[in-house]
Amino acid sequence: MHLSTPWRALGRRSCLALLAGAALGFSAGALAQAPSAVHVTGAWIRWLPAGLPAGGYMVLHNDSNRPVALVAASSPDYGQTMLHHSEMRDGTMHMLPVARVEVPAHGELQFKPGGYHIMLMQARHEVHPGDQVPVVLRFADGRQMRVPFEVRKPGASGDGQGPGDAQQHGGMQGMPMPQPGH
Ligand SMILES: [Cu+2]
Repeated sequence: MHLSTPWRALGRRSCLALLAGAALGFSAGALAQAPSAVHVTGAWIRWLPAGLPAGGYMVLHNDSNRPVALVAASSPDYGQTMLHHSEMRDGTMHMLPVARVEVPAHGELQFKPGGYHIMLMQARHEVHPGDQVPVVLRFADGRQMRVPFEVRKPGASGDGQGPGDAQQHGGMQGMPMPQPGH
């Protein structure tokens, strides 16, 4: 019975290999809708009255070895959604559409008031503070990720000191814009 020990050892290894394979298969299936190793924290929407365009904010975390790029966002609750970046130029804030937002390998990228934001326009129904709005993030590799965004009033915790992106948006479009109250 001198073979018994090596055989048992091999048996255990095979078993482990099978388990590892099963685990990998499960992960691939679970992540079919999302880029691997990307997750989102602090997702919220700054609510404004009267159906004004609202800014969506979040932190994108990339735990992988490669950069990932967000190329689009959409929401069933809004007719139009764009990726925007606010920039100060000659003392004035401007909002510019961006085609892609790259998150470095093992890095994170903040969407925050006065910087990157998801511009949510043409609400399909009334949206209220306290609501959860689903936003679908689409990445350069084609994968998608559905993230719940919490709707909050301006000035709620998590609101930055940056200027209102919707206000800038109105300015960019050259439309008269009521002053959103804080
Ligand atoms: Cu904007």
